[in-house]
Amino acid sequence: MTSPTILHLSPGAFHRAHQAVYAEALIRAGHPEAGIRDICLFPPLIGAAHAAQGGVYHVLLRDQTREDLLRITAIREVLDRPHPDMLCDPALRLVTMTLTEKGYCHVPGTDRLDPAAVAQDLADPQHPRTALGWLALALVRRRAAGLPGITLASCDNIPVNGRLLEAVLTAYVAEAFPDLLDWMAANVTFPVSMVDRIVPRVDAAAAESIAALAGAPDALGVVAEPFGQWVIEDRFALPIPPLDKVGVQIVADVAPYERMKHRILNGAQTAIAHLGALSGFATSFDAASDPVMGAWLERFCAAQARTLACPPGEDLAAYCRATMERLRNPHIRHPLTQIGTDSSFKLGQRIVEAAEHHLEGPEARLYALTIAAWMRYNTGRDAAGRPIPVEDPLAPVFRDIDLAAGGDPSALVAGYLRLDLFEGPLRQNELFRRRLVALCAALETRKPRDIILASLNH
Ligand code: CS2
Repeated sequence: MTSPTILHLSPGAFHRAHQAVYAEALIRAGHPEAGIRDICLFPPLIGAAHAAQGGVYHVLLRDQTREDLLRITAIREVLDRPHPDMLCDPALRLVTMTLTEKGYCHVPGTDRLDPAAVAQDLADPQHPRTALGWLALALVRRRAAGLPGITLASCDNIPVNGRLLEAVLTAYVAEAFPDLLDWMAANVTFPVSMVDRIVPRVDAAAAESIAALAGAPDALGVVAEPFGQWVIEDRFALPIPPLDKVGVQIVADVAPYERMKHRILNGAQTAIAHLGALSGFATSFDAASDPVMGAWLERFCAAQARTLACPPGEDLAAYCRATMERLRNPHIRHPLTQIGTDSSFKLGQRIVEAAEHHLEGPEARLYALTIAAWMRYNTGRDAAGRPIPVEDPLAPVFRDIDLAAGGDPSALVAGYLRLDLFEGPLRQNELFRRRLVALCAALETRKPRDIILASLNH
């Protein structure tokens, strides 16, 4: 079999339903070199399951009109442990990765390396534990092997992900392997990429659907929506397999695509994650299909679109319509509390930046409600008093703010507005602050549905 040219670090369900599906399409289009070698850096380790299934798994793409079971063999092998020589295969052309936000070892909201997160690796760079430590060591070995540079492409849903990876890896290498810095700057590239496909956590119902269609249980099977997008910056150290032949958009500037996705699709998801969970909805489908919440969400998406420059080849109104359809896909039961996880990382690019365009305008109420709902969600109970799991690195900070406020909405809002996340015009705007206070108070005493209706009628 042709050697894989793509190496992926930290394969999760999203990778199996996104990058691997594009690679599969390319292989089927006559490019067997588009195979992938996966390397698990952290649990879950999927090597044994992959081998036991003969290297095959399934992706079930479903929506209102389609049900396609894809048989994926593009992941040629899975290694459960990284190796210092993992980049020394001369066939490699492209390294992709899905490390999640925490995997970049940065100070949240910045491109700065968090020294505490890499302290152990810096103390012993030959035996790393973090993705950065492994990449740095593997680049040292690649250079020593006399191989050319390589492309390291982050595929995490983080703004300007390639620049973040470049910044933190460079900062790490400057400490751990200063001799590598010049070679890395001249030979390694870090394209920015925007990746999109809604891939909820695989639950028992999803596993059963796949088993029924595939005829056997599939430990690596994933259910996802048919919609998919991958936009990647044209910044490659070596020629890569022609992913553009299977719909990957290779562009000079990913920023407008990324903003469109973060604000419209992800912004809508995050808005209903908090507002919907407070209202007692379980999934984004339940919330977006509700007539009141759905109407509110359509208006919110339109407001988000007005903060954007339209990316080449896109149509923002059509993108908003497609977003609503995607969220109303009855086969994709995306738990709101899954979307609400780590919201302190997500709120900036999804909500706050756009809110700054609307502080004085007619849609300010939509934004104030979205942000107030997040503050209220962080108290860990919904409007009916049922518990909501708050999974966020700032959860202890939220608890302190809540305790210090002692039930006073004005103090609660003041506590939240001091977070770095609100650095900028929003924090300075007195009218917006007053709206937040009024909505935080209202969310304590009135039904979220009535507040949503009232915000629509203004
Ligand atoms: C979701 C995303 O959990 C979340 O934060 O908003 O995972 C979203 O489903 C993807 O970005 C879609 O591409």
